[in-house]
Amino acid sequence: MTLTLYAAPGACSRVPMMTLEEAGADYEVKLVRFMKGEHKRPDYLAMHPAGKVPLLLTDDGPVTQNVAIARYLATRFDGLLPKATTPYADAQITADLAFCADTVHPVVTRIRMPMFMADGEDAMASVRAKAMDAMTPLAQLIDTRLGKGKWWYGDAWSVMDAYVYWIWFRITGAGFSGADIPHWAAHAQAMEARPAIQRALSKDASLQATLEAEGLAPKFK
Ligand SMILES: N[C@@H](CCC(=O)N[C@@H](CS)C(=O)NCC(=O)O)C(=O)O
Repeated sequence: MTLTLYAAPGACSRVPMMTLEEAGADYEVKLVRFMKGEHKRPDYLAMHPAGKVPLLLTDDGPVTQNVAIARYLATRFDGLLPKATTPYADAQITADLAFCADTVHPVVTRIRMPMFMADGEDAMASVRAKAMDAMTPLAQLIDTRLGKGKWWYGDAWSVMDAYVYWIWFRITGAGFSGADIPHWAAHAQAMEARPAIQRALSKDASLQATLEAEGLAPKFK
């Protein structure tokens, strides 16, 4: 199976990168240079019409959207998501992944990229402040869930752990306090102790180093 992950450092392509490392998959990473608009070029749009990362190129064709990539990889590799034995259990797994992708990620984007939502310093500060407020109950929800076991699904690590860890990294890196979400903080530490996660973080860091060497690293935090 040939797998190529199109990724940008720090972006949500880290979720499949961590997943592929955890799976022990053989895959190639292709850096997408946002500042050069590589994700909006016709060849890329032919694979991912929305022009985003991540994109996973497979022998079956391109797979887009974190939810779909997670579910696709979980059919190819063991140990990435629980095996649902009923349609209801299957729907719950989709709901968990969609919670990250559709409910939490848009709030992360408003915290990290208010310049995509508003013009001018005051308007951007307002978008960011409102998104920080919106993140608080979501963070409590995630913290409560992670207080029930070591991982999202209890004893078994899954893609959901990669997803919430990426969210943790994005929000705490933007100043969201971890003080009131101790279970999530402990989860982040447990993630960072995993060799596969360390390999993924180091691959992501080398993408960042390439962008910096090329003068293409974003100036904003
Ligand atoms: N729902 C999409 C979200 C993808 C997304 O928003 N990716 C961001 C990076 S985290 C991106 O490519 N941004 C570049 C842009 O919008 O120009 C998914 O799960 O794959």
